[in-house]
Amino acid sequence: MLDLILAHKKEELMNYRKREHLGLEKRSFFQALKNPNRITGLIAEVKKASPSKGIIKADFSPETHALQYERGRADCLSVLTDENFFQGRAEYLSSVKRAAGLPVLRKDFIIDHRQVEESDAIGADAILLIGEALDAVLLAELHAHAVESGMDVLVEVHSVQVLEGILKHVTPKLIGVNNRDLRTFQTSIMRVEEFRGLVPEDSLLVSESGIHTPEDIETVRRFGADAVLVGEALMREQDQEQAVRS
Ligand code: IGP
Repeated sequence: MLDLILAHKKEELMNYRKREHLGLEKRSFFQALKNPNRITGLIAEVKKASPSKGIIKADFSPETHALQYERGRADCLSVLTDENFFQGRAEYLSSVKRAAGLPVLRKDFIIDHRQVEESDAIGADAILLIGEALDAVLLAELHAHAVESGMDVLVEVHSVQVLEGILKHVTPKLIGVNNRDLRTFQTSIMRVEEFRGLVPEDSLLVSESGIHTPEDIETVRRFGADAVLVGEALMREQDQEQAVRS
């Protein structure tokens, strides 16, 4: 699956059109997670669909979801902008940024410097870089580019080996362990444990995907996660504010 998504991204980039810089202010994603509202930081994701689950939320309204997450006191927001596989849009990110006051992560498959520039233009406070999708040297360059543009970077990995390779080139302040294997879609929330020892002292460890209950959050916290990223479980709730609050 990941290979298919990356091949499609490369194709999309052939028709890349530069977007106007919206001039939206930057908010510190890292600081929000460093000083979370609860023991474990929460990144709440605005996600309409996924390749493994299909449509997750039929009456999808990015601004409404973002506002409910904010009222429930999430620390940060994440917005899927990939169109082809996740039914996202770059515009969703900009409208979420305008609607809510929280820092916003752009969730997409970033493989090229033009996408970093675009993320800045549309108002992203942070971008995702996926270790399994990028050569470590390119990842470090894209990371530097994002930081120079005033954005934070969440470096996501699925395997310990990939993280080890990356740490030779860059020290990310935010390291995400994707509990879901983007190649097979298998998910196990225990994965975070293997990573804790590798994470640099001043960096935060985020456990991503497949987290459904407060007990799941407690489990990954015990295994060393500083924060969690939750999409589907929150998107399926009727009362999203209450779901985030509990
Ligand atoms: C959220 P979930 O299982 O709570 O909906 O997962 C998030 O981790 C997932 O959307 C995700 C993702 C990604 C999506 C993690 N890494 C990379 C697209 C690209």
